Amino acid sequence: MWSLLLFVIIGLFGSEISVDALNCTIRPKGNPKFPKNFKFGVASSAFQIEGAWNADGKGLSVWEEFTHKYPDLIKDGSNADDSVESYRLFDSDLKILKDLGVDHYRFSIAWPRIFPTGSVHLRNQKGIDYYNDVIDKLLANGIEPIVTMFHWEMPVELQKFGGFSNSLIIEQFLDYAEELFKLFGDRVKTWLTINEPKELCKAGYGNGRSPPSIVAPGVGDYLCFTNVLKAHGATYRMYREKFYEKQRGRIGLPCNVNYLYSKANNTDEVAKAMDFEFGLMAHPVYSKTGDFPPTVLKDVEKNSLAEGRKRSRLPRLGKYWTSVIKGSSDFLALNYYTALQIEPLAGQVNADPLFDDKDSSFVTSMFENCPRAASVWLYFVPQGLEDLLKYIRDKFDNIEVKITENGWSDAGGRDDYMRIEYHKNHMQAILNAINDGCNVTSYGPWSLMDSFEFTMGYTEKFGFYAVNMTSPNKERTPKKSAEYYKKINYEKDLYV
Ligand code: PNW
Repeated sequence: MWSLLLFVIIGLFGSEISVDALNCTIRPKGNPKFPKNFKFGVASSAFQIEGAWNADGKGLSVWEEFTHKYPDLIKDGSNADDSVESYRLFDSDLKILKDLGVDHYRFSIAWPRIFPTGSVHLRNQKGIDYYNDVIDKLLANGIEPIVTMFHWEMPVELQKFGGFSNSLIIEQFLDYAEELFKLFGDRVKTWLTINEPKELCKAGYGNGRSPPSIVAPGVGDYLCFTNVLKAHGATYRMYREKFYEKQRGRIGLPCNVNYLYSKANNTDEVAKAMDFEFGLMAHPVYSKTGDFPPTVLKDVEKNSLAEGRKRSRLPRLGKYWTSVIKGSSDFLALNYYTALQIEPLAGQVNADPLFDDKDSSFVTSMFENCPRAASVWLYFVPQGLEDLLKYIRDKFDNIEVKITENGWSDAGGRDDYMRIEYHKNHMQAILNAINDGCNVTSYGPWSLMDSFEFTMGYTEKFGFYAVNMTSPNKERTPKKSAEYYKKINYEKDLYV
């Protein structure tokens, strides 16, 4: 408690000197100003904010099915049926977006809201009208829409066929994406395809903690990765072929990455562990050679054969798909929250049958010397972002990076000084990286307002704005962090 207080006080009155004292905050290096064309925004996702779960002809996603069937698996037994009602109250969202002064707003489209069964032959005009309205109003107010096509809302009808464990999803997704380009591509110029392949595939198809609740670590997750990458790559090629000339938009794959530090300070360990943590998503898309990282392919094959299997649990993408997927992004969309420490698994027996990182042969631990958020997995380690950006600079030819998520959870309240510290330190990390030659062009933290946090229900708050959940119009009110972030948006300078 005292260290937290001390941390906040030091942070508020002089972050320059606090760095080494606590070893968690970050030391400013170089030019304190963001480049002129650097953009600031904020992010959300459809399921988490829209509510109106069955209004106006909307179909169901696996998340509605899951929260209805298993309320006991949601921390507070809640669901997102109404949530903060952005479907009904988008004008209130627009008001706070304007108030915040952001350059862009990242939101997602709920697939079953516009195609209730997932298949594009049945469309729901009212859902389409809603997103048209959102896009038009954002643009009319000078806010650029950044649109995520899929933030985990697999239509139930498509999950019946296996969702991302069936390669049929590739053409279903391609059809869906093509309709999105036709419907909204005249105005949307920045697209994100499939949110966080690692979280989607590990939680949904590996350890089974999220829908579709498939428990198949080391098999289902790899199958999912493969289909996600193919759907993403095919979408990119289709856009380039059919839409780019007219629409001139850009496409990225949003990857969630924890930066990893070796307890033994061993750079080979970091290189290998990062291949599992990040390379599984990024190497096929952003490397010069494509396909999964060679280390990962080799280790998974070795383990698979040792288990007596006939072939690897992680097949190569092969020549055709490697060429489709390689280079299939115009920028790297990065979701960064925290860093972890690693040490070799060697000699340790992992008793947990759901342990899903057995192929990587490392165990991870948290930076427990640093402050923790309300989320058990989220520690305050901004240095990890600077180091991750440098890793990307060196590994992936200094590709342009857009930070599409970064955020801090607490239990609620307006005086959210730790959230201010978190964002301030992470923006400093980005500045340090830019001063060191990294090509970062935007920052879009999580999240505009408190919303439904999946299995954590409404117990963890990430918002710049609080929402009055008991009032009929669910008023949004700024927290201290909103006032802080607003200043940054207007001044584009960390030291105002
Ligand atoms: C993100 N982890 O996912 C999601 O994209 C958001 O929708 C979500 O609200 C946000 O995190 C906050 O939870 C993550 O365990 C899920 O490291 C899990 C992790 C990181 C990000």
